Amino acid sequence: MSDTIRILGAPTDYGASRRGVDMGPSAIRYAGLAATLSTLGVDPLDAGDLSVPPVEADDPGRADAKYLPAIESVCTELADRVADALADGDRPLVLGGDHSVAIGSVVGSTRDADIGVLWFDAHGDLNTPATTPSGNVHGMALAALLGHGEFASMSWTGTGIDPENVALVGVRDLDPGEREAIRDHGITTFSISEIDRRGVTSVVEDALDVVTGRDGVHVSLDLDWIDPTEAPGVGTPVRGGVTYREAHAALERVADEATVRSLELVEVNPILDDHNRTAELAIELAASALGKQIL
Ligand code: EXY
Ligand code: MN
Ligand code: MN
Ligand code: MN
Repeated sequence: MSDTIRILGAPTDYGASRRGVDMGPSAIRYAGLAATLSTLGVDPLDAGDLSVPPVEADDPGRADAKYLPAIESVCTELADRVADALADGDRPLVLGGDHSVAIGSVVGSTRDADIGVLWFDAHGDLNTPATTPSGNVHGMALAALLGHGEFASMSWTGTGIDPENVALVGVRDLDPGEREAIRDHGITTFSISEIDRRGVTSVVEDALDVVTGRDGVHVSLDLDWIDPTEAPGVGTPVRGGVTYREAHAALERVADEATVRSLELVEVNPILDDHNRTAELAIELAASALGKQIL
């Protein structure tokens, strides 16, 4: 794999029922993504944004999976763009956009490989249309990738990802249907309480045991994993997240122990942000995940 990081913007908030995370890619670029990546000695290749029609031009359609056709078209294109980057030897860095973009990123990353998925999030993203309390597909992204419920019959979400190779880290806001999915499908899940008890480094090392050992790891970083006092600019903030240093410590362990095959930064919402600091944090954390050293 070359040292080229191919930046792919996915400016969509179809999955978050229009709350402003479609401006995430611009906010992250504006915060200096390319300059930061250059300091790591990797050359950033910005491939621009997917073309996403404005949400207002569309109607939500079914209430239990809003904007699903539009999300399918975004994710299908994104999967191809991610797979193309990997085929060219570049490492894809996807800029969300709401977390439904992960359905494209992971499908693309696992197309010709056997990968693990490390999912940092306050939420489980394990609802299906049958269990969702909101109809927002960003709360179903991981369930879609694992083929739960109705997603089993949707070819565009199919990955062949084995639940054994998935780890959820930092959850603190799960719906009943998600708890059931975790139990029924045996998904390795480390809650924020486990981080409180054991410390983030020990938890992340266990999560890495689950996801490494194949053709690399897809890291899906939902910025709402971090406490809203550090990351206020997210689509669905939940109090009681990890601290600034815990987030860096986690991703430094990832860089030390895993081959990061693909990475995505999602749910950055500049409207709710405070002087773009969430986008700045997203960039810093990407640098840690890509091996930035302090010494
Ligand atoms: N569990 C809630 C739902 O399904 O509507 C909230 C989901 C928020 C999802 C964000 C992206 O992580
Ligand atoms: Mn999420
Ligand atoms: Mn595969
Ligand atoms: Mn989340």
